[in-house]
Amino acid sequence: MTRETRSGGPTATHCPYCSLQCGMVLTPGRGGRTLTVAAREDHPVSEGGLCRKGWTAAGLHGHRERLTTPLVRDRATGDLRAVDWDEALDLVAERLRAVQAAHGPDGVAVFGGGGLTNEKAYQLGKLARVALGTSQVDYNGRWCMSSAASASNRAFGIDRGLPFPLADVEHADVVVLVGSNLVETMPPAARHLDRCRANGGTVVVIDPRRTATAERADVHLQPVPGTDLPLALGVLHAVDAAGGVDAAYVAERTVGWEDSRASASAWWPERVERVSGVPADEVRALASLLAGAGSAVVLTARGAEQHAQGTATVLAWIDVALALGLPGRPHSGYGCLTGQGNGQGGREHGQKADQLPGYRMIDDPAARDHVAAVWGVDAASLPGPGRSAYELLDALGTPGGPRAMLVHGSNIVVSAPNAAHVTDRLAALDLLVVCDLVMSETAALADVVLPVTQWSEESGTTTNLEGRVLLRQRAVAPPAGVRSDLEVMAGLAERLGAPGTWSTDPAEVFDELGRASAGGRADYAGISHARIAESDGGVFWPCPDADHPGTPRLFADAFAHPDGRARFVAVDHLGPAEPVDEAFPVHLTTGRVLAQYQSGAQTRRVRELPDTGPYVEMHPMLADRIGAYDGEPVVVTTRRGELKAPARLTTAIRPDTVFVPFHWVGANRLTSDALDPASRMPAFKVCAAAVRA
Ligand SMILES: Nc1nc2c(c(=O)[nH]1)N[C@H]1C(S)=C(S)[C@@H](COP(=O)(O)OP(=O)(O)OC[C@H]3O[C@@H](n4cnc5c(=O)[nH]c(N)nc54)[C@H](O)[C@@H]3O)O[C@H]1N2
Ligand SMILES: Nc1nc2c(c(=O)[nH]1)N[C@H]1C(S)=C(S)[C@@H](COP(=O)(O)OP(=O)(O)OC[C@H]3O[C@@H](n4cnc5c(=O)[nH]c(N)nc54)[C@H](O)[C@@H]3O)O[C@H]1N2
Ligand code: SF4
Ligand SMILES: [Mo]
Repeated sequence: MTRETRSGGPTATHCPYCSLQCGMVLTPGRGGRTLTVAAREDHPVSEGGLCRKGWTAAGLHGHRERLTTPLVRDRATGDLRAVDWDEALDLVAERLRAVQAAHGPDGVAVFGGGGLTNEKAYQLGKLARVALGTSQVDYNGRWCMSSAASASNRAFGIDRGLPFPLADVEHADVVVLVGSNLVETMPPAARHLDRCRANGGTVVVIDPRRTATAERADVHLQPVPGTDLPLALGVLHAVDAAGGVDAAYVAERTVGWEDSRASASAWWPERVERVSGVPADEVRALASLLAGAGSAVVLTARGAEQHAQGTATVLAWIDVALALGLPGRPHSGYGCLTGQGNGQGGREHGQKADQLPGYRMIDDPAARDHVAAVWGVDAASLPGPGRSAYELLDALGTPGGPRAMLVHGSNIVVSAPNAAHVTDRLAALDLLVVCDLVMSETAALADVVLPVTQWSEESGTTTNLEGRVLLRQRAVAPPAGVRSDLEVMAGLAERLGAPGTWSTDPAEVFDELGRASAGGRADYAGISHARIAESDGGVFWPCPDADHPGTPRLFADAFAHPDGRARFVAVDHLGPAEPVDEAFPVHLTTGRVLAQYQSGAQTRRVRELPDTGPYVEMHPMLADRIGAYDGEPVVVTTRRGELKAPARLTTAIRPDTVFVPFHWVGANRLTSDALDPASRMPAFKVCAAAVRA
């Protein structure tokens, strides 16, 4: 079933949550009051699978906590009061103008999200550059895989999460997952790992915790958080020492090997063991497994990427893949498992501080000319690059920083690193406008809250982790009083007197996005809503024209650098941004659990999903040392703050490490604001902590 039926019958669409974008069918009942989720058996991405979050995604349909009217904070009482849309949008436009009159165009900031459809992400970047003329636009994708993006751009000249369909891993001899808990974060995708093993392949998981994913693998390496980089260099060292380097591939398809080889030469496996805690034998065993494999895939996720050296870590693993001759070979290569529903497309079409649509760069004169022509404005009027997400939030309300901000699709108060500080910065704004479905912790701080449609109530495209462009279709009418993000943006653009067109029809906006992306690295010019609806499982970019079949696999003949070759990049381990010491002797890492999504704004409100609150996962040895008991409260302290939460004892975690899920306020009051120098991604995955009973 791929066609939309407008008569209140079943509608084929995709899940609102993660980057797998499982296919689902929504069926409204009882005059639209209920909404039933079924899995799309025929969709190649999920083949009838959905995880617990997907099955319960309709839990927010008709939910009593849905926002259905614009709210404005009353200056006298400090309370939010209901107003009509015209009053809300007039007020926002008037106050944005006042801020810009006093502080210049960059006095207004825009913060987007990787959960927004391509249409919204595109329009948000355009709103910032054309209607507001501000350079200060960025999004939560910086929190998510941006280090893998910067590494892929450097190594391959292009950034598409997976340069091949995920199902390719089923035929690989070896699959290495570096910092991915796929079994809990994309459960239906775990079938590919199971099939790989059934086909005789070996699955390797690298994670400081023996996760559900590690349990389902053949090999589990358990490093100290933040040491994947020396581990990769150790594997490279041992591959080289064992004569496993594919010299012909290195000579024909790459440049820079000798420098990478030299930096790996300093990381013999015993030295790696001292830093990472992974026994030298296990490093050598992984190297010989990889060197002996006919095909192999290396995949990174947030465990490897969310570090102060995240880009260098991914580059080191790409170096391993290149030395083995994997990228571009069948059932082989390097890939990043993106995270949010539109984690891939959300970083291609211009809501990122340095980007224009089509993955064009905003400081490239030719890119500016092309996009300005599509937008009907003068290229000179477009601002230059702005601040990255954390740097933007850190500057709010400071001298020279933005005084007003529009937020679409992020719950910053829960998800940003060093969150107590960031919350202070939000409070220092003259105007905070939040568009959301529910009263998120961030919306609760806003001066104006605008209620928007959710995935089942609107159409739009997402680009999943494979670079596959998919169509979500409207299945039910939105609640009265709710508008789409596109309608909000059009309403503001009109009030701000913006030039150009501001369609509220997602199919039209997508066609404009296609023109803006034409000729860019992420070229969508040949894709349309109608084409995706008729396709067999979506269209892979690049797809430059309507007759082009799309591109499921990249790099078979050439990489995207002008000379067609991939780059080895020599990197070295600088050690953690915040080393453990006597006062803060434990590594704190953070991440996800199966039944909650991100900041939890949506899933914590779904009745069927367990809402446990934060907890502190720790080894019984550590618990013993501090006198903690399972289920009893412990206090985790870092240089930023403190969290009191129940201990959960498990032998699955390293005794020197604790893990806190970030779906509730708490974890990010502890995390540090160390940023990767290239991607500006925060180090969510390790900081120094103290734990007491
Ligand atoms: N259930 C659920 N699924 C989701 C999401 C969700 O919120 N909930 N969010 C989606 C999004 S946006 C994303 S980005 C993805 C993320 O998907 P994943 O990257 O799979 O999820 P995380 O739990 O953040 O991190 C994965 C693992 O990294 C490990 N880890 C921690 N530190 C290190 C380290 O230094 N090195 C290594 N090798 N591993 C380390 C953690 O123990 C954890 O098991 O999930 C997507 N899917
Ligand atoms: N400690 C720690 N912190 C982390 C991470 C970690 O591993 N550890 N992971 C990071 C990662 S990878 C990510 S992706 C971030 C994500 O963290 P957030 O940016 O907070 O992402 P969400 O919780 O998905 O927030 C989306 C918000 O937008 C709303 N929303 C949903 N759809 C729409 C829409 O179409 N339009 C509008 N206007 N609103 C919408 C939701 O209700 C919700 O309030 O968290 C990061 N923070
Ligand atoms: S795996 Fe991701 S896309 Fe699939 S049902 Fe679960 S949350 Fe939705
Ligand atoms: Mo993410």
